[in-house]
Amino acid sequence: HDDLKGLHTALMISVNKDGSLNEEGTRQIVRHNIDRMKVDGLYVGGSTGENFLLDTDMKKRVFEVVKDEAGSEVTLIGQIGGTNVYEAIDLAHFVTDLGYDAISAVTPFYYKYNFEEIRDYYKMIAQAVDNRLLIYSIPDLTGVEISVENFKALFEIDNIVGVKFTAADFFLLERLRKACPDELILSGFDEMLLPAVVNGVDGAIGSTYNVNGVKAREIFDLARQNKIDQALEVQHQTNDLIEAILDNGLYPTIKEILKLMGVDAGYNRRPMASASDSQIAQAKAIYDQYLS
Ligand code: NGF
Repeated sequence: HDDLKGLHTALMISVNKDGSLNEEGTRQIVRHNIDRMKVDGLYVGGSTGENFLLDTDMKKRVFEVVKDEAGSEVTLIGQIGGTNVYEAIDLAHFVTDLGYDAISAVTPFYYKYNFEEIRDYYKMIAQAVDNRLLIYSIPDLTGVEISVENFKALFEIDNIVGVKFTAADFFLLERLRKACPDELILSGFDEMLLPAVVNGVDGAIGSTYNVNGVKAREIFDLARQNKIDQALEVQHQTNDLIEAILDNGLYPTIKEILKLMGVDAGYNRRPMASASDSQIAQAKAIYDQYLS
């Protein structure tokens, strides 16, 4: 699964003020990530893509527009999971037919499920389509924690090839890497890219790669060459940027920075608020200080 390794942007989408998809802006975000951020792949329909705010038709249109723009230039992973497993299966077919290289499914959330229910959800999706599946684990947002033993049980399901691991739990990451040396582990927190690489992840998926993909690549490459001091220096610079972005509001700020880079990143879809005037001004200050 070498094509799934490396750095993938958790793709933003561009939204019009009325909440509809800004297709041209979304195409620009795709092009920007491929041509200027030079990432290996795009993770489409994730948290950064405001996926859980979209109806099914809009999700499908995002998947279509991204594939149409990206073609086969980079690896495409379609995040199809959510609270409705039947929709997830429908979307899994949809992106597989479009030619996405893999699918990913967030752990089912909102209701509290036992592990058998979670495993059934993954079995239903994995058995429905002929495509590779990455578990999307993000306990901070879903409240769903998965143990090493349970990860191992999920990896036994045919078609499941790994996990997008978005957690700050490095003990769990280290245990998982040791227990499952052959599964793909893609780390999710951009501010912890260096320690994740040191722990042996195969790649990473992140929101800030939309604007900071080049520096992330430096960290990734330096760390893999064992140049840890140099990698840490770039991680320090990167985390000054990420801290400033988080302080100003994560997704609206990334959108405003994209606009300063000439990309029509649009608004956020309600109920997520778009950047206020003061956030826009601060985004400009962040861009000037760290990215221009
Ligand atoms: O945005 C979040 C929420 N996490 C992303 C990423 O793990 C989510 C991470 O890049 C993702 O890949 C997706 O869109 O599905 C952070 O935004 C970043 O490290 C700043 O904290 O946790």
